[in-house]
Amino acid sequence: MVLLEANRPTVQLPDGRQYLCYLKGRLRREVGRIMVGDEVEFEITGDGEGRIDAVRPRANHLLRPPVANVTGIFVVFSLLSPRGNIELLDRRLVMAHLTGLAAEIIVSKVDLLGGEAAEQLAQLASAYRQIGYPVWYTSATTGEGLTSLADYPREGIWVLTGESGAGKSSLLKALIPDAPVATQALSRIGRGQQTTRWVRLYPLSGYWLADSPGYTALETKVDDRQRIVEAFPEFHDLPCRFVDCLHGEEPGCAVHQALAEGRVAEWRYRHYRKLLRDWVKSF
Ligand SMILES: Nc1nc2c(ncn2[C@@H]2O[C@H](COP(=O)(O)OP(=O)(O)OP(=O)(O)O)[C@@H](O)[C@H]2O)c(=O)[nH]1
Ligand SMILES: [Mg+2]
Ligand SMILES: [Zn+2]
Repeated sequence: MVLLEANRPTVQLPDGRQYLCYLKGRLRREVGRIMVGDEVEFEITGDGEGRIDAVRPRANHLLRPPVANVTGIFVVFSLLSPRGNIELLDRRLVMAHLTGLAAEIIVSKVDLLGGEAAEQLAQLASAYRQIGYPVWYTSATTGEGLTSLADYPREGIWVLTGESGAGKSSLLKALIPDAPVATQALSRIGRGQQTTRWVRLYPLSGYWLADSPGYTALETKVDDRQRIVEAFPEFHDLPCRFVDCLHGEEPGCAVHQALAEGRVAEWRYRHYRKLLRDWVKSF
């Protein structure tokens, strides 16, 4: 059974019935903190009540927000109001790859995008689709795109991520109308202050969805530079002279050729170089 909420431990059976649980004595000491997404063994002790006896080993977990056994992340990106940061988008995609998670891009607030913004959006979407990321256009306000997004086949646990104000909680609220989610007017979101503070899983068609606060910090360290190279699908299969080419100043680098011909997006390459500098130890 999967744990839907950790503060008031709640478990849901496949038939939809939910149980508010307490933890078996010593369990907290044995497993440390229980997390949303944990697979637990539990026993029904009363009407809508149960006891969690064990937590199964986790396949993976995110710390912010604390969610275990995650299948994938949605990177929610708003082109205008607020203007999203494409470097942060790329960092999230690389993080997902390094953690072994699937990733899809949700462009939010498309009701605000016309003219020039629409053109920029088309260019962005085509670049990311070409390298294998699904890109969804949505508006929580008009409801555009929500059905196609929600009904795409997925399984497991998916987490909405993205900058503060990008529209994650609004999307969740639009997808799952009875979810008790907090959203607030952009003007009231101060620095270092987020609307979303707690995490919970909500059922969608065949998978679970969790909201998360728009943390700006997204840092990690990697031992092996090749792991960053691998996180950029557009570099795969390019015939560089050296198999372990880092696509810097090496002679015979096919990425440079592809860049010059517009087959690799200039901003993606720039973000790649920056990530190598920031995330690889002693680079
Ligand atoms: N026009 C328009 N505004 C939207 C849309 N979705 C969200 N907003 C507005 O954008 C603001 C921020 O939305 P939230 O859903 O709270 O953003 P968030 O990503 O959850 O932000 P954090 O919880 O701080 O990380 C709110 O004022 C919403 O009303 C949309 O589809 N269209
Ligand atoms: Mg939120
Ligand atoms: Zn190369």
